[in-house]
Amino acid sequence: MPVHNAEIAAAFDHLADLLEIEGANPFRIRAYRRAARTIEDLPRSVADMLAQGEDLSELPGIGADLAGKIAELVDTGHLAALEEEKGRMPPGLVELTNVPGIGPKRAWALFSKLKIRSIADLGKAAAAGKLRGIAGFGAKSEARLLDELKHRRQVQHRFRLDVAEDFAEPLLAHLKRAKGVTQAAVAGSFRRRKETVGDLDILVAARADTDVMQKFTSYDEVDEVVARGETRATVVLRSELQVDLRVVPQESYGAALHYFTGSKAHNIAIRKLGLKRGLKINEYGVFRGTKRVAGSTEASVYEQVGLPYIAPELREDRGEIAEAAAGRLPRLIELDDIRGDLHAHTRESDGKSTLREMAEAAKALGYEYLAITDHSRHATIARGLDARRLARQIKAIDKLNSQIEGIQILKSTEVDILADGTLDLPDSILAELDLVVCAIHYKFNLTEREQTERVIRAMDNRHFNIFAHPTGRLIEERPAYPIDLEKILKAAKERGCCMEVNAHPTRLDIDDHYCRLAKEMGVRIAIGTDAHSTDGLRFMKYGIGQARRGWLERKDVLNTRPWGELQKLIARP
Ligand code: DGT
Ligand code: CA
Ligand code: CA
Repeated sequence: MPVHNAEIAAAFDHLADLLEIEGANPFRIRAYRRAARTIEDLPRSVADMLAQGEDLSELPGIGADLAGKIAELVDTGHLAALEEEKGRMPPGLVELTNVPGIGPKRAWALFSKLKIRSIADLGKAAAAGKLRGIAGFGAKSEARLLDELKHRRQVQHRFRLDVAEDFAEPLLAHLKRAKGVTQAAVAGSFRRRKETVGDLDILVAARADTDVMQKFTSYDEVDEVVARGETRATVVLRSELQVDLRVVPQESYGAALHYFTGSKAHNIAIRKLGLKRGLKINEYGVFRGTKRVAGSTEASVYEQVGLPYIAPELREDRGEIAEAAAGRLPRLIELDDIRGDLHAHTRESDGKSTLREMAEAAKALGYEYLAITDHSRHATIARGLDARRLARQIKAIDKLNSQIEGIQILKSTEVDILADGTLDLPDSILAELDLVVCAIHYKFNLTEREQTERVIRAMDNRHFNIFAHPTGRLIEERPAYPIDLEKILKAAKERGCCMEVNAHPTRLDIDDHYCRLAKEMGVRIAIGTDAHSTDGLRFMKYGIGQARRGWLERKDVLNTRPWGELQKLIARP
């Protein structure tokens, strides 16, 4: 049974939660959390790494002890240390700490003094006025808590796209091996390449004698079968990811794929167009009266309403139907259009691979160029380069370029934008580089106006080419810092600066909405993976997904161009 990175991270987080409630050593707790983040952000499965005999203790924040625990999880599917902690505590305690105002210490006090072991217990105790005098609760905080519990909607957890993909791919492969299956795909927000998905929607076309339903509900990662019928079922995986399955006959596959890909708003708009033409459109096909007129392919559905095929990433009812009707759909960028990566780190700062390894990996991907963008001096924890070290790296790149065929390494940096809007490296060294990528890595707490002005001041520096991960958000982890991106885009346009779509699946920054705005405003986009190892270069596809959701075409993106052309495009006026 394969153990996924996200499950290992969840086990460590869970263990950290329990230790925190118990009041254990904070260093130990932090070590588990740090390991969870490291594992979660790895571009490869640790199970594969172990199978290939790699030493996990070389990963940042993973020592021999944690490496052993990871191996234990991969080998047995269990973590003894976690089971032991769980045995000591009721499962509801972790849930309690998710209530605003209840930290680990309070949760522990509520449990040990009042035997509160769930949110339901907590509600009852608060209503009965029993919390007063416990762990700093007074009448006021008790009332606030009651209010909180009343308004508490079950906030639904969403899965990052790459994490969902990690679960979806083996499951889809498993279903394709079932008897009588002719086609299968993951539909829903996953197919529309949204940055996060609420659940997976899998669609299968199969003959009547198929055993795919059986194969689905007995999949070894299934924790609970929520519903099971002849043609549909819902399960929850061990990872807590919910999966819906629909099985349809081959002749309905296109209509069903269209229906389950969504978005709901797009579907409704298409159905309305159908109604105007006297057509009924549902997941079984397109019908005129009782006669099926289309439905085996998605294109046939669109054809019936007089439209060309619309790519899933556009199906958000954001004007794509009108554009399709007018024959003005964008010709969306594709992964194959990419000629190089414009954001990558080496061991010189906080990457894992050497300059040569990164170059070879980019070449193996068929790239023509790769920009090395190690951090600058101010990023001390990332071992950022000062002017002297960067000068040395420039020499090393020149040397490598003269030795290696078929790929050009571009001299660059990911230079910090300092608090006052100056860049962290002197102009004299920036002038030596092929391009300059700039980013904010600290002082997120400025006001929107201050942050925006800081960046615009940085853009006034004529060496500023690309603004990397412009909002600083980390998906499902950290919101964007306040910044006026419209103003930034306008300033970028005036100065000839470009914006990055950071392709790392934890970032996807700028997002689809701002991609579209950038395009409308005539600001060019660079898609960069922010790779911290050779494997990290593979994140490009997530950036492409986001760019496609933002209606970007090949011509809108810098790194679809040969270097000679790109160089002219980024030259400041
Ligand atoms: P998610 O899971 O929250 O990330 O988003 P989706 O888009 O995957 O939504 P989901 O899983 O609820 O439903 C999958 C697709 O099924 C959705 O994109 C469109 C279709 N669908 C669901 N409910 C309805 C509905 O009431 N009407 C129509 N026309 N389509 C629906
Ligand atoms: Ca879904
Ligand atoms: Ca669903």
